Amino acid sequence: KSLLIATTNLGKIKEITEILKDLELEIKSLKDFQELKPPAETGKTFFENALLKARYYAEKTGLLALADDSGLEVSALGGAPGIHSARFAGENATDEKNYLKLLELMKDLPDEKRSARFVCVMVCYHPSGAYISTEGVWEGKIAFSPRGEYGFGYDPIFLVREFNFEKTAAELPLEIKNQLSHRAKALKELKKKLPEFLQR
Ligand code: ITT
Repeated sequence: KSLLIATTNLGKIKEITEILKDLELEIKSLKDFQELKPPAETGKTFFENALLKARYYAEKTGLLALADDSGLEVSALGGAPGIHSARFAGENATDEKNYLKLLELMKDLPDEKRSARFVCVMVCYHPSGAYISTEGVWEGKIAFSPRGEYGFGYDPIFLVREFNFEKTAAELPLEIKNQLSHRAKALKELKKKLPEFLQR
């Protein structure tokens, strides 16, 4: 049996592949399906977007497909950038442009107004139409300037609660981030549900 990691984001692929490596499934990536262009993310929630991506790739490939929709929610900004995290600074935004835009928006907010959390919703979709879904949350704070070289996305400005807000997620090697992150939590739950789902 195979499982398609249905994401175009290289940072996600690395983290997910590492966490799922002990599963008895052949892990495939979208590298094997480069002709497929990603679906428009028209959902209003992480769940809707994860479901539409997982369904799209499962139907196009005939494989069991795992999609991740995730983002950063800043309390003082009413949950923004949220589902718009990937394109916060516009259509051709890079990770760096996105987090610099967020830092600029938050430059006058004091420490106690900088709470944030990462959210990840995973959907694992079988071409028959059945699916399972899980969610993970990672609490933290937004730094005043970027630090660290690991990870991707907003990691350089996300201060990790488990390290007393003294380290950013980009200062944590993959194996440490993968014990704490929103994605790690969602995947841990998914791994619990998977055996029964695959038996059906
Ligand atoms: P796919 O849809 O192909 O999976 P994407 O990058 O477009 O790739 P999303 O729409 O789910 O995926 O956007 C997620 C964005 O949220 C991502 O680009 C980052 O900016 C941010 N993000 C999610 N998880 C993150 C993490 O662990 N660390 C840092 N930023 C993260």
